[in-house]
Amino acid sequence: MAVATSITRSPKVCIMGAGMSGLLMGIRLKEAGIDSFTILEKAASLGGTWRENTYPGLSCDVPSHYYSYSFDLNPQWSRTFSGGAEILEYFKGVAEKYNLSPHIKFNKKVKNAKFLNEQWHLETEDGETDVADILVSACGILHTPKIPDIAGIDSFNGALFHTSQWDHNVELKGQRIGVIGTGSSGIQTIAPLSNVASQLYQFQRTAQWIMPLPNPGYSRIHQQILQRLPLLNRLYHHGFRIGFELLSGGAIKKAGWQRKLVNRACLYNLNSVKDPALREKLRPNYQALCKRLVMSNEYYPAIQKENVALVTDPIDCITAEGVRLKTGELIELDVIVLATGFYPGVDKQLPHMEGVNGMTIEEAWSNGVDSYRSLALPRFPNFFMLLGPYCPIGNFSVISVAETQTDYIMKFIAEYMKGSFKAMSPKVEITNQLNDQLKAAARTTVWTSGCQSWYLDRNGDPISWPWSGRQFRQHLKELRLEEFDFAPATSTETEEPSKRSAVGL
Ligand code: N01
Repeated sequence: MAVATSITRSPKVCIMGAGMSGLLMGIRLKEAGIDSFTILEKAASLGGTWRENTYPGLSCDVPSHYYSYSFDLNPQWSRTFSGGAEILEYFKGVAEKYNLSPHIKFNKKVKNAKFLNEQWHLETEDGETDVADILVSACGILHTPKIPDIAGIDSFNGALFHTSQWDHNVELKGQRIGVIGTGSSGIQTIAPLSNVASQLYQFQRTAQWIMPLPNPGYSRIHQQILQRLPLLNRLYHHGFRIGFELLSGGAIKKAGWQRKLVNRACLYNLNSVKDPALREKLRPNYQALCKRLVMSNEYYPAIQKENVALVTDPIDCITAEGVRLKTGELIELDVIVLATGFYPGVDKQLPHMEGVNGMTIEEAWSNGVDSYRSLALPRFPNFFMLLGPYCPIGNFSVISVAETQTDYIMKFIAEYMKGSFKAMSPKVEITNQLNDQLKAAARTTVWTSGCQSWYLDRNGDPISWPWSGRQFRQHLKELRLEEFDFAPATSTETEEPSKRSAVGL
């Protein structure tokens, strides 16, 4: 994106995280001729979600031609829905192509971020300090594994690990394996595990609607055609985007043809289960799409195999030998896989942060997590969150979401460079108004139709964009500086919370 003329200064930008959105932010800055940025990555390599998750069966259920940067489409995708390793390679390739390595500092987890005198003062866990004019969180949404609070979990004698911390040293062939959880991760891993386990048990607390997902591979000829015809490749990208957004955006409304279509497809898929008793166990008692939709063509065939059992009796505890059910039955296991999900939300990933006058992020979100237009926060000047609260999540391409957000942030940076301001944050009253509208609309979506899911905050409100992808792009199309306040030129370190203005800074 081009940056405005009459540039007066270049900002120092710090990006937290070298996953999909952090790399994207770095590329946007480079495109604008800004080299004064650093990406602080907590781990030893890049890739975020696709670095952390390596479980058998991992793939992305958003079509690969859509789950790609729009400015660096990949004609070489091997399948419609590619596997995790291929996606990680794509991100590594893009990082190399845009020469991001000199900007990334690995093993630098930001511990503290404090806004003082119009700048962000950062401290990493290893004690290094840095200063930034603009701070961007690219820490992702689903990152912190949720280890379930099951009694005796530490007493198991075999191997036990979370899907996002897969222990590849553990032999699976011929083992008795238990998988706890039936979200996307738990469902995806069942088919490959069923091919190696002597006995596989899946522990289901809540049944899932599962949409059929054919996943044809692309032939060499197909890849070469897309390589030679970039316009066709672009058409593919937009075709998938339009189709996917039309389905996902429309299906979250409580009525509409998309909902009917998804319901019918899920029901059709469920009816492929031959044993009526198993079919009933697998039948959810809530509407499809209330939870994040799971998609798979392989799950129902796998769960019907002779060496696979679906366990629906509640878990009582984990013992040295395996999983004991509330019925008293002990299921003896060699390996337990926790497919129990993540603590969702950017708030779980952020460091300790202090904005204007010592306002902490915990205080800012004491009544629930929110944001200004999905990416900024009152009293936290020059701070942006990629994939922040109320951005479209779930069955959308988060790459497309992050592109919309980085375009917006670049407009803010362009104004900064022109010297329009030194530090600004969104106004409290505007943020509240926008969030009231979002919350009201989110309460009318299928997410509130009677299920528990990671979309909901502690108040039971969905923290996700309740409208279409097009409306989201429209929402962030223009930078509205009139919706921002200037940060004070100097800030005191602390201030009594009661003295904080309810309006502005
Ligand atoms: O996690 P989840 P996930 N005892 O939270 C169960 C993305 N993703 O890692 O439903 C027993 O969905 C819990 O039960 P319940 C995608 O956005 C994308 O699978 O709460 N069970 C549930 O069944 C997805 O939505 C891809 O009753 C317990 C499961 O664990 C998100 O990541 C691939 C339990 C958790 O399901 C998270 O998916 C994979 C307990 N104590 C993931 N605690 C793509 O393809 C929890 N559960 C893009």
